[in-house]
Amino acid sequence: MIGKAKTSIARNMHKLTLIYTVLALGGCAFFEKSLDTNSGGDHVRGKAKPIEIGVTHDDHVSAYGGDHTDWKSFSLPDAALLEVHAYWDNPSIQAVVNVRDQFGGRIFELKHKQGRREDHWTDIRMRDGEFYLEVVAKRGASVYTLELKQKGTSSGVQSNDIDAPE
Ligand SMILES: [Ca+2]
Repeated sequence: MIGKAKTSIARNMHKLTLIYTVLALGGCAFFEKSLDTNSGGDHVRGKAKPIEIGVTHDDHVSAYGGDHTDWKSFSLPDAALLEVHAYWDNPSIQAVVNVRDQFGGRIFELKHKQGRREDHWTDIRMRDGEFYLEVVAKRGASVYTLELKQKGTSSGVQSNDIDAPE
């Protein structure tokens, strides 16, 4: 009798563990989808990952996989013409890259041309300061590479135009 009772308790415990495991896994999947926690930790502006001008930066976005938005930060010491280059492993993704100011206000909306592996947005007129790039997947998913380039600085332009005495 006692032996049977023990076995039955053990069996029930096993069932309970299984149920909790399923609930826990299901719960995680739900929260990951709803809260962007697959983003790699940069799904909000306060956690933006810094990008250096001229250095490529790889990441991933997915419209439905809990990785809807990535935030990147960069700074420009001088006013400049900015270039944003994006390379997509999945060219059919629907995505935009928003250039935002230090308060999160949108300055430019750079739309990915669907079907193209590369987007090159050039001659983006920027003042100096701290800025953000917000990469948003609207449909689909892709690994991507971002590269920022800066064409000239206000001081660089001046030294070309003005012959400095000395
Ligand atoms: Ca990501």
